[in-house]
Amino acid sequence: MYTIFVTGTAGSGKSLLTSNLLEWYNNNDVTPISINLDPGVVNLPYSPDVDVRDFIDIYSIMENYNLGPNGSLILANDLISTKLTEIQNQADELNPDYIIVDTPGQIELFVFRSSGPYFISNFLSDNKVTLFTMDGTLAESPINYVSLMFLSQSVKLRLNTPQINVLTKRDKIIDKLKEVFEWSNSISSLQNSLNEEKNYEQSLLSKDLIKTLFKSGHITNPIAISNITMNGMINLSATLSRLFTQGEEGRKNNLGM
Ligand SMILES: Nc1nc2c(ncn2[C@@H]2O[C@H](COP(=O)(O)OP(=O)(O)O)[C@@H](O)[C@H]2O)c(=O)[nH]1
Ligand SMILES: [Mg+2]
Repeated sequence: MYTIFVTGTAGSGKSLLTSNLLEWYNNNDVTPISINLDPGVVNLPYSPDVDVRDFIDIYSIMENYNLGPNGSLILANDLISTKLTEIQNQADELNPDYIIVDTPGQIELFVFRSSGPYFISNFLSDNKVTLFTMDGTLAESPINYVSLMFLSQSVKLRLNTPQINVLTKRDKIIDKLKEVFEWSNSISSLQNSLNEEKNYEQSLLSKDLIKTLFKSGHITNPIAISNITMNGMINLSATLSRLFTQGEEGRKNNLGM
């Protein structure tokens, strides 16, 4: 059983990607299930097999604790880890090959508080991977691109799982795609684009920051996908398979099998 945690900023395409991955695996003769971990979501583009909203009700929290919508959302997110056993049991009962976990809309409430990292590290699965979805329409300037790459590394620091960067909405940035890939492939290309930015201080800071990322090999080509045309899904599923299989071989080697 492999688990894919779909993370990313609000509106970056996590839920739609969850829905597409479910369809993708269903069409490829394996059994996927979905878990919705967002207690505050109203509409989803798929029907979750396991749903945190069955255990945490945002409206009862508002009433019981006399909280407004924001406070209630924070508390609801903090409570996710307390429902780990129930969610794990429901998922295990379905005996899936793949579990795709759609995480809460507001990344800071999940990844940057204790509940999310606790849930991910204690969820039992043969292998786990995090997808970090980067909204392609936000990656259009080199400074934004650098800030997204830093956010991705920040998520990796918090979650401590293998991670794949996924650039969503490629259908909206077709003209820009080549340049974005050049930024990931060569520091000089990114530096050249940063040199052309009007704001000198931001440009300088970005150039200082990317030196660290490139030096440690942490800027890699994101996988560009469109959740609308499905372009890029083959690449994403191949990368996921590779990562899961490598993990398995690594484990076997460790166990001396
Ligand atoms: N054009 C385009 N729109 C997308 C894509 N992925 C998501 N969207 C749209 O972006 C909005 C937010 O998507 P959603 O999956 O709810 O984001 P979430 O908040 O990260 O779960 C929705 O209106 C989606 O239809 C994509 O690849 N291309
Ligand atoms: Mg969502």
